[in-house]
Order: sequence, then structure tokens, then C-alpha cells
Amino acid sequence: IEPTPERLNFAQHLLDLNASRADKLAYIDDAGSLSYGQLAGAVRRFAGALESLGLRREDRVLLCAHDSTDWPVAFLGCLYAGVVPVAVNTLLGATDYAYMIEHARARAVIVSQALLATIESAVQQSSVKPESLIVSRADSATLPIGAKRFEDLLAAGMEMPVAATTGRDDIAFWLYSSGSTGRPKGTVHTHGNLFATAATYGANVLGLREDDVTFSAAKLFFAYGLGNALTFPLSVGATVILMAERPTPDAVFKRLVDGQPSVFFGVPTLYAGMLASAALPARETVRIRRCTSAGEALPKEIGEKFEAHFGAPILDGIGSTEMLHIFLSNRADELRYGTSGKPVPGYELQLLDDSGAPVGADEVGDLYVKGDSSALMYWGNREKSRATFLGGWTKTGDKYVRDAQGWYTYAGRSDDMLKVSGQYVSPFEVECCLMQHEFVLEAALIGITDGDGLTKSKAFVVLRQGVEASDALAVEIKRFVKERLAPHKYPRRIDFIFELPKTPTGKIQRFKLRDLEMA
Ligand code: 3SK
Repeated sequence: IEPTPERLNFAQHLLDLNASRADKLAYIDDAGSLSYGQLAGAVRRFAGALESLGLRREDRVLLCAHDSTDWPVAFLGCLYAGVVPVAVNTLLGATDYAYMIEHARARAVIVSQALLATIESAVQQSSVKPESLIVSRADSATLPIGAKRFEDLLAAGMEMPVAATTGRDDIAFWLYSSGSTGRPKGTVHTHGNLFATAATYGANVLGLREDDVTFSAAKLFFAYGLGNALTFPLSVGATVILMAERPTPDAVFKRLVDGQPSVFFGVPTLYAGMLASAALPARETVRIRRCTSAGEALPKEIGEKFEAHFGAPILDGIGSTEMLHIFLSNRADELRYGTSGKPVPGYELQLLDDSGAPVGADEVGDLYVKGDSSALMYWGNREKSRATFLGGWTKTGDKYVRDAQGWYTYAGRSDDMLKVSGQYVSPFEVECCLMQHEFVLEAALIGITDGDGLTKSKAFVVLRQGVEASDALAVEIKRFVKERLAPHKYPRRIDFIFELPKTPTGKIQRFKLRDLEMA
């Protein structure tokens, strides 16, 4: 495994690696493309533009944008200048962004035109007022006063000739990670962490080649998508297809057929949706040679069915925002569907019981991981940082079983968190939202397993006195949650019950609801 250099600016590192590929396509998006030479120029000009806007090293910039060629230019331009991009989920609401702007004390925001109204409302709510607003793919007619168009900044920007002299342990960027309670946590990553994911999973498991064309259904703002569509392909000079729209099976089929990617990165819910679709493309119409899956465990049958149809294996693995990418994975030459595979070379794993002692083969334990891509901390949150980053070890919050041959199988979460469509859902957050509905007295959320073996959320709702349960009310309550929380968080099913099971101290016993569901 290639050791991480002490002096490292990851953006400069990628530009150096691709210096001889000026004419080769780096990115293709819905509107155009960018060669490696154009990418290098744009990164240097965007860095120069940030400097001219008064941004300095370690200043933070909120990056809230759909996947397009502007995203890697903005992200790498920040890194090149030593400015810290805070890449956020584009599906959140104004209140979440207001929190993030305040928490990160963002001095600037880069936003897609389609998300501008939400960001403007967030800025109004926030006590921190970013000085610059940069709009990607801007509609000039609606550009707010003082806002800058991304493309104008690039056109006018003077190239920053030399990258900021950062080291491997310097802060490069943040991602927000959600927890079972409280606000999202600002997960702080270094330049070295990006390098480490490329040197471990990228080089030893994924095995991308220069002639690969990659397509990730997971967006760039996710740690999974960032590795798939930036760190790994740019580390070998491959070409990346980007897509702004939601990754529905139809949208993905279009890219697989029109763009002919050789490597595809998905998540289990999407693979299940693709296989169930009548529009599933025939094997001869696509060119994929390898796929990956992460976010939640891939059911065995889905992996097998997909490979039988397309002739390409899905390398299922697990990673985390805290570890930046996958640390436990199947490999093309060592694959067992239904498991998460074996540790990625460069990472150490341990399974511990409640007393902190290692568990034996075939016993369930809490999974801890050690490796060079671990985040530094959760910004401004010592308590949660201390509970997660323990010396060299990072607590994943997942439970696993390892068999005598060393294969790891997922055994659930250590907390009440659910993973739906590869994204965390906090029962607490959804229950709070449900209880804001005028007819809801109390609510509890659990995960249920659907016919494909995937997790979906289900709410048990106690109605206020005098309110009658009905299907129409269930639909209305779902709509209420959808309007207030990110789309993956609304309960897919709602059951009305008279009372929630609780401990004598009033804590909801979700396990009893889970048992009820299994009965
Ligand atoms: O959820 C995962 O498995 C994952 C994989 C790679 C990077 C980040 C995450 C959360």
C-alpha cells in the first residue's frame, strides 16, 4: 500500500497525476464535458476566484450542488486553495442548511440554481451570513443581487499558479453525518484521507483502469459517491459520467446504455428496483464489467440475479462517512454474496462484545475499524468525537459476525438508527416530526424487511382522542413528513395503534414493536 506523502495537496496531486492526459475526457455530464486539461485549468481558476473573493486558507465554503462538472471543479478548486468545502446533501431543507451554515461558519455558499431558493431561505434563518453566493448553472434572470455566476467567476478568474502548501494531516473538507439523536455531525477529513482511500480500496479492491468509464448512482456529496466519481477515477485517469437527476432505475438505464460505462456504483435498493423494472436493459446493450454496492447489506439473491443478467459481479462492501470509504468488501476474485466480504488491505477490523472483549467466530460483535482514512473528529462536538474515535479505532455502530474463514456478515445496527436506501434515518427525528402533526399523539419508527430483504421504515402512530384512523389519514401523515424532512425519511408504512410499549421510565421499547412485526 502506497504510503501517504507528508506534504500533500490532494487537488494538486490529482492534477499532477493527470498532467499527461490533457486531451482525455475526465467528466461527462448532462450538458457537456471536461477534459483533464480543462479540469486542471478550471480548478486553478476557481482557486484564484476564491482568493479574489477574499477567501483564505481554512475558511469554509458550503457546497450544495447537483452532480455536474461544476462540482469537482468547485471541490478541487477549494482544496487547491486550501479552502475547506463542506459538501452537503442536496435533498435537505432550509432549516438543515441554516444549521450547517452556522455550524461551519461558512463564508461562502456554492449552490445549484435549482436549490437557490432553499439556500436563500436558509441564509435568512442563519445568524451567520456568508459573504459570497456562487450559483452553478445560474439563470441570469433570477440571480439575486450580489450573487455570482459560477461560470463568470471561472471565466474571469486568474489561475492560482501554485497550490496551497498543505500536508497530509491538514483539514481538506467536511461531510455531514447523521446520528440517532441531535444535529448532523460535521465530519472533518484531511488531504491524506483522500489519498488513503485511493491507496487501499481504490487500488486493491476496486481495480479501476485508465480505460474505464465510471458511473455512480450515489451522488458526489456522499462519501461513497465522492470516492466513486472523483477520488478513484481521477487517481487512474479514467472518465466519469455525472448525472444531476435522482437515480431512478430509468435514469440509470439511460446512462448505462447511452454512456456505456464499464464500472457502475449502486446501492441495494437501486439494484432491486432495476431488477424489478420491465425496462431492464438487455445484457448486450451495456458494457459494465464490474459493479459495487454499499450503504446497506446487499441481499444474496439480488447480487446473484444481477450478475446472472449482466455477467458483471457486484462487489458488496461497507464503509462510513467517518472512514470516508469502504473498509470491508468482497473482491472480484473472492466474492460471497450475502456477506460484506473481508477487510480491505490497509484496514484492521475487530469485533468486540459489550465488555470490550473480542468475540469468537460466528458470534455477533460491535465492529471497530482502524485505518489511515479515519476522520479527525466531529467539528465542535467533543462528546460524540470521543465516543466514536477511540485512539486509532473508529466505532462503526454496526454489528457483524465473522465466520471461521474470515467472511463478515452484517447483523444490524448497534443503535436504533435505520439505513433506508443506503442513507441513515434517525427514528427520533422522524418521530418528532410525526408528533408535530395535529392528529398525532405519539409515534415510534422501526425498520421492516421487504420482499427483497431490504430495510424500509414503518411508523406506529397513536392518534389523539376522537381522531379516527383511516388509509386517507395515513397518506396525509406521510405527506406531512415528506414536506418537512428529506425524501428518504418518510415512513413507507403507517400502522395506527392504541398505545406504544414503554419502559417504566417512559422510553419507547422499539424492540417490542419489532417483535410484533415478526410475529
Ligand atoms: O454506507 C456505506 O457503506 C458507505 C460506503 C462508502 C462510503 C461511505 C459510506 C457511508
